[in-house]
Amino acid sequence: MANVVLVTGGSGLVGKAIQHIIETEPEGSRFGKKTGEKWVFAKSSDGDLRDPEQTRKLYEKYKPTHVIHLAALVGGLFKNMKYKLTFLRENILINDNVLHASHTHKTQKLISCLSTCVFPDKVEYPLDENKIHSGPPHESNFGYAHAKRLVDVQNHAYKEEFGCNFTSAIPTNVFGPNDNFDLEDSHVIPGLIHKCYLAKKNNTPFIVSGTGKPLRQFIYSYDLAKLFIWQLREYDDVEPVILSVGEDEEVSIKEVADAIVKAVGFQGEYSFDTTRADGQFRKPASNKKLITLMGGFEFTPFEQALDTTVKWFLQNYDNARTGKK
Ligand code: NAP
Ligand code: GFB
Repeated sequence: MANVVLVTGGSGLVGKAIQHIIETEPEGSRFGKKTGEKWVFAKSSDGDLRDPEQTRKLYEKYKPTHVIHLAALVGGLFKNMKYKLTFLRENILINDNVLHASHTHKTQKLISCLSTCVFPDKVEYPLDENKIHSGPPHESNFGYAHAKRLVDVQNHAYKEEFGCNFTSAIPTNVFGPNDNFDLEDSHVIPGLIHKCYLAKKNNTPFIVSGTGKPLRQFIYSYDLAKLFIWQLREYDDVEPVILSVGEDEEVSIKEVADAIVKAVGFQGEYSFDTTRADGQFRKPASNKKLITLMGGFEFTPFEQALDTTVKWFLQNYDNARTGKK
């Protein structure tokens, strides 16, 4: 029987990127589809994963042999700060239902998606896979962070009690086509692309939130997609893997804003609203484990990936997730 790979959250930024790679890489290649393999990219209307019954029905319908579990309530700093309990509860419900259904339906392999914000805020840098539980996460997103950390605990419990082949991936901040460009709820790159586009269009000031000093690592969604496919094919261990560019690729929010101003071609006034939160100052993650296991990986240069993302946004503005126009 051919493998059936179910991607929960298949209609989002990362899900669409995996779909793009699976549909464009040569069949049988390292990041391509295997002959006879069926891929299912599920969205919330295919089954609300907060509901155990709808989750069970989704598994009954597709009988996945493998699952890449991306579905989650996701948002940027400002949305996380506003809805800590909602992020905690909804993500705990979604994750518990997916892990339980993967167990009861004897799924051969499950990869869940965490985030580098799960790591402790106060810990020796760089962050690596052994430091997940060694202190509280940053207060700005502790709801989401604890829900994601719990998945690592659940994976170990399912493995010890039932021998399940459950593991997880820990991406850094992601960006690319099909992102959420909502002005308030989105992450920094899509949020600033949208704000800069409107400032250029309306000849108004471009305002970046915070001081511009925080540092972040950003991975292009299409690169991350290849790394998920690698983990699906070649990694069978319960311990998580950080999926990220190198820690030397950290950039400041000001550098990101400068690159967006250049990519959008904005020439107007550009300033920082320091009354708004900076959130966590930095969360530098080591990708040493990944690169050692993969034998190397060529990441897309940041400015090239940003250009592609801006072009996608300008060409798809009317259908993109922009929240309030
Ligand atoms: P996204 O673009 O917001 O997509 C979220 C996906 O989850 C959508 O397909 C959505 O379906 C689905 N979903 C949400 N609630 C659901 C529910 N109750 N039942 C079923 N499906 C539901 O998110 P993303 O940025 O691709 O994130 C994918 C994964 O990466 C998440 O686990 C996130 O925590 C993790 N992550 C993201 C980042 C980042 O910077 N974006 C960084 C690190 C980790 P609909 O389209 O139908 O709403
Ligand atoms: O991407 P972002 O929302 O997430 O914000 P975090 C990154 C930084 O960009 C913060 C600044 O220092 C913001 O102050 N920033 C400047 C902006 N302008 C903007 C803007 O217009 N929109 C946004 N959103 N930020 C999130 C976590 O933290 O990282 C999530 O809260 C998740 O749970 C995600 O883990 C990957 O990197 O600060």
